[in-house]
Amino acid sequence: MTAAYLGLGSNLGDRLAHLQGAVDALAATSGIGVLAVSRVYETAPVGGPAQEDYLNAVVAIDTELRPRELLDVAMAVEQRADRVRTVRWGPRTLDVDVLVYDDERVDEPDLEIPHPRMHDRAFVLAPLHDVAPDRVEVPAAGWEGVTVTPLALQLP
Ligand code: GSY
Repeated sequence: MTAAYLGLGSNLGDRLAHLQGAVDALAATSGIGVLAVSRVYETAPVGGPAQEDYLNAVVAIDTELRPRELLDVAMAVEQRADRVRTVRWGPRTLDVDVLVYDDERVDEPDLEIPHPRMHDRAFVLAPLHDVAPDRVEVPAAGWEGVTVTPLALQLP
């Protein structure tokens, strides 16, 4: 079994229901066990067009799935929430990002793990800190070996 962390975000429709639906769908997926769910944070949108505030959370899982299988599950969970991909970085019912997969690195056009922008996204770091305060490294060059804790403490 492998520990992994998934980021959830929603800023369209019933945001909390979308996050809860994602947790429930992940828990019901064969090969995934949900270990912990962070608090839910209401966050200002980062990037993209003007849009409503998000709710964000992070889910810690134990999984038998490989990273690409996990990506497939993440996309299927988004589809359950009627996710429509029209505007890049635009509003969405549900976003499910694979943030971290044990200590593995994946560098493919459609799948980068650890998530390449997680280290400077407060909406990822704050909930990640809830479920993994000590052990997760961030991926940016120069940040190797740094845990999430000091990064989260720098947040406004
Ligand atoms: O990357 C996830 C989608 N997303 C978010 C988000 O989840 N939260 C906030 N606060 N801003 C965002 N911008 C994008 S794109």
